[in-house]
Formats: sequence, C-alpha cells, structure tokens
Amino acid sequence: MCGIVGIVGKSPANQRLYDALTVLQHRGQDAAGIATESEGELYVRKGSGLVRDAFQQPDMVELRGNVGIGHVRYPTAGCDSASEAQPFYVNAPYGICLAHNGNLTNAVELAEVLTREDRRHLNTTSDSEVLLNVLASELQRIGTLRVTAGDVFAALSALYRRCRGGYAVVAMIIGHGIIGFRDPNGIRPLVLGQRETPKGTEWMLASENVALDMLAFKLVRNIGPGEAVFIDEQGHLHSQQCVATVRHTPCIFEYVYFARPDSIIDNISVYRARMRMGDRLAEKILRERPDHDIDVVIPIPDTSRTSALQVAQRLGLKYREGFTKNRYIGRTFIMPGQDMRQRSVRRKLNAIDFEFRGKDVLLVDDSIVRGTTSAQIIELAREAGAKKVYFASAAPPVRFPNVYGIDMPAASELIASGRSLEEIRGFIGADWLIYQDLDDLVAACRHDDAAITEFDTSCFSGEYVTGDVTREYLQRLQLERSDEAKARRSAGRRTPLRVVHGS
Ligand code: PIN
Repeated sequence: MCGIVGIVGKSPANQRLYDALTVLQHRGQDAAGIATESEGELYVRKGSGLVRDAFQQPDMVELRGNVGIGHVRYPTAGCDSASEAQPFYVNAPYGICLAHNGNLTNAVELAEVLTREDRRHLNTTSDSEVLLNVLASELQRIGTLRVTAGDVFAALSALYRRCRGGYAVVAMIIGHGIIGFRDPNGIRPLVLGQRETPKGTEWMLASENVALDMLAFKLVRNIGPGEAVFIDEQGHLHSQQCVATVRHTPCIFEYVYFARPDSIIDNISVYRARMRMGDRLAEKILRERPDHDIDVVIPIPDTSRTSALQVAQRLGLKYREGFTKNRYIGRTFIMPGQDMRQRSVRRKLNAIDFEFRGKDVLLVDDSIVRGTTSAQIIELAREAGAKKVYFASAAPPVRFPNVYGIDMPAASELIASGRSLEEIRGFIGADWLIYQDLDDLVAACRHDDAAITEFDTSCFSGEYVTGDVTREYLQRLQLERSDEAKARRSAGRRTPLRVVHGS
C-alpha cells in the first residue's frame, strides 16, 4: 500500500508535504519522496525508509515552491528502494511527476505497447512508471503549448481506456498545476481538501482525510470513481467525470486494516466500521457458542482494539490489554521475507502473564493472512499461562491475492487458501477459531448515510471487480509474489518482463 499527497498552495508546500507524509506513514514505510515546483524549476528528493529518515533539513530547504506532490511506499522485495521511490518524472511533454497508490492489472501489456507503439522508454519495473508514461503519451498526443483543463481531461479519458486495475494518483505538470484521479471503481481512496488564506484558496489531495485535518484543510469531498480534478497554478479547481459508467467499490481492506481509524473513506468512518465489525463478530460468537466459557477478551494490538472492545462489550466480558507492543518496530505484515516476519513477533509483542494465567482467553485480530504471526501469538498466550486460547478474526478468511495495490502474499502462502476452518485452526494452534462472515463484514462497512453499497472484497471472495483478472494473471502473480521469488529478486536475479506494483 502507498500514501499520496498533492498541494497547490499560496505559501511554501515543502513542510506541509512532509507533515502530510508522516500522517500517511502507516500506508508505507519503505521509501518516501517529494517533488515541488517553483517558476518552472523542478525540485525532487527521494530516499529509503521512513519520512523522517528520507529527508534532512538541507533537503527540505531545497524543495522550493508552493506546489508539490509526495509519496510513501510500502516495501517490495527486490525493488531498489531509493531509485524506484516515487514521485517518478518524465521530462516530456512539459515535465510531469507522478505518485501512485494501487496496482495496474494490465501493466505488462501496457509496458509492451508503450515501448513498441508509443516509443517510450521504461527505466524501472514499476507499474507507476507505466502509468506516468501513458499519461505523458496521451498529453503529448494532444500537444498544445499550454495545457488546459480540457486537455488534461481528454488525456485522462484516454488513460482510463488504457489502464485497468486500482489506482489513485496525483501528478504535477510543471508550470501548470496538479492532477488527481481515481480508478473507475474507486478502489483506492483519494480526498480533496481546501483552505482559505488571505492570499487565496489552497487545495490539497491526499489518500486519507487525516492528512487534511493535520494541515487545517477542510474536507471538500472524495474524488469520485473515474473522476479527475485539475488544480491550475492560479488555484482554480476543474473537475470532470472521465468515465461514464462506474461501479463504486472501495477496497474493503482499507476498513479492516490499512486506513487509520480516524479516517473517513468514501463517507464511511473507519473507526465506526471497525466497531460494527466487533458487534457482528460478537453476535456470531453468541450464535455459535451460546454457552461459551470465555473469561476475557484480549486484542492483538493495534488495529483490532476497536473491534475487540465491542466484542467484549457485547458479550458482557472483560476487555484486557494483555499484550504490550514495542511501538518502535514496523508493521510485521509489511515486512518482506518469512524469516524476518517470524522473528519480529517476539521482538514486537510481549504478554502480561497476569491477564492470561489460568484463563480461557479470546484473542481478537483484524485479520489472518499468512497465519504465521497468529500461531506465534497463540504460543505466547499459552506460555503466559492461558488455559484455553480462542482466536477471532474481524475479517473473513483471506483466500485470494489482492491485485489492486495491497502487497499480499502469493495465494499458496495464504493460510486460508485451500484449507478448511479446522485445518487453519490446527495450523495456528487455537482451541477454537472463528472468522467474521463476509456478509457481516460488508454490512459493518456499509453506512446508512453513505452511497456505497458494494466493496472490492476480492481477497475474501475471489471476485475481482474490474472483471479482467484471469487465471493466467493470478498464476503470474503467484510466481512474482512467492517468498522464493522475492528472495531470488533480492539476490539480484530478475524474472523477465516483471512489473512490480508501485504502491
Ligand atoms: C497489525 C494488523 N494486522 C495483524 C495485520 C498476520 C496478519 N496481520 C495483518 C494481523 S497492526 S498473519 O495492528 O498494524 O500492528 O496472518 O499474516 O500472520
């Protein structure tokens, strides 16, 4: 997953882009980048690691101008951290920088056409570079000296015809302004904010509204599926629906795990969705085990806390923080390579024995992906003296890979892929295992006031909303995403015509 931001301001954008990226840091910790523009000059700084590591004060001073975009990226094994950090740049036409969250499902085909027909050179294996070159090629085709909003929307309409998958994008056309757009299914999030200043209106685009909140921008609205906005350098906002038929299906995993709880995505509060997940899960527990013997509900920090608290409340049980988390270790789900993941659980979590000793505990997590950390956490609970360890997942079994920008493992490495509930329970070593039902998850995320009725639930259901994900595509993904392939890539051996996912 990645985080993106763009600002067209009336005063320097550098510090504000940096601050926004720190608020979006949970969306990616592998690399960060900022590109700004002043009087036709481009300034770019990219680096590996967290935002605080990628930028030092002298770099910040160099990022001049009131207009700019930024990006934080999650780790992708085998991808060269610094050189493949975003924003990406092409010098023609005009000079364009682009930052992308998501994944193009037809990136390999697009890369071939871009090379053969558009005569463009791709210098990395990132699908974000593919996206940038499609945009550049379509703008070039229009070929006016000064870009108008009409030109931008014409180019984007063409881009939408070419690009498939999930994408939220901010792009800066040097000397002209900033573009923001979202795929026709609105899978990946993007919001628009506004701030009035004595010098005039400032605009901001960001993956999540928490970035707007921090910088005192007011949320104007979500960018719609298949919609594009162009904010020119004078601060005028232009918007257009570039795809006529859309089916708005935001990624349900944003609500389960990725987004910050204080974010509101497509008018649905992530926090309240997680509370409702807890309510639904408790109801299922009561249906399946009306005479359960659970003594205490313990969340696996951090994400699951909101749901676990509701589970405890609905069941009339105690909620206890039985695990302490070392907050200075990154998210395990995001770390590349199996070994690292396994070792990191003990470095990251420690049990408070008192809360476990002699008790039948219900551990709650937001999801089970590989099941490896769940297994180790259950072991920790037993070592701490738990009599029985029950495990509840606020999301249904993850059985299928995500192809829209969440770097999930290959299908073969998903614990629930091709396994029964009983097999999964055995693998993680729980005395009882309960998963949220998909209908309940969808109901928990839907909100009475929101227009959203459907979500992309592909990693649970195997139904890919873009309708273009074939068995061959998934097989190719399996080859790219397996731990073995990642290790091979990290060792420098590349697979032919590989396009990694830029978000
Ligand atoms: C972790 C949130 N959450 C924990 C991410 C682990 C799956 N994992 C997905 C569970 S945190 S595993 O709250 O952000 O710290 O099933 O792949 O082992």
